[in-house]
Amino acid sequence: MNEKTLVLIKPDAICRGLIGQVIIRLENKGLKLAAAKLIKMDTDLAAKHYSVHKDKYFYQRLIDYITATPVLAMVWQGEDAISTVRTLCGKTFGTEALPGTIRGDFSAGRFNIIHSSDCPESAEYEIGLYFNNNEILDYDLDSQNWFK
Ligand code: IDP
Ligand code: MG
Repeated sequence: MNEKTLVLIKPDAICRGLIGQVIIRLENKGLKLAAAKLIKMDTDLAAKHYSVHKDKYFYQRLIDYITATPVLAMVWQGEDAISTVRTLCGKTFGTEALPGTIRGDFSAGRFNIIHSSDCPESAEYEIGLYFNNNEILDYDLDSQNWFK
């Protein structure tokens, strides 16, 4: 199914100069960039984004991490985009993520480079936190017929 998913390039990746390294993985997989915005998250937005984790022991550290510097918020679109991007990300912790995944290749712990939505309901909620409908753009990716 053609889907949209919310991706954040997190502060560690921004500060390490890895924006291009992350984006190229998504482009190489045939996904299409539908929206992008460099933003400094405030604690309100961070709390909405991570509301499912509000009772976890690591919540405050997570909020401190995600609000430390700007993040690059993006919508990526394509066939099964939600699970495809999750697979490209790898497991949550860099220590457990396999080589070849974004986290496996660039993260060594809890600072883990990238966020992506984990299911259609999360994707819809998270996209709505960052983007208005008129900021999500449609166009033809000329390569798409070669990714079927
Ligand atoms: P995900 O990013 O792979 O979906 P989640 O379990 O949704 O992982 O956790 C959200 C984020 O919270 C993780 O990406 C990571 O940055 C952070 N995190 C998750 N679990 C822990 C933990 O046990 N200690 C510290 N940080 C954590
Ligand atoms: Mg998650």
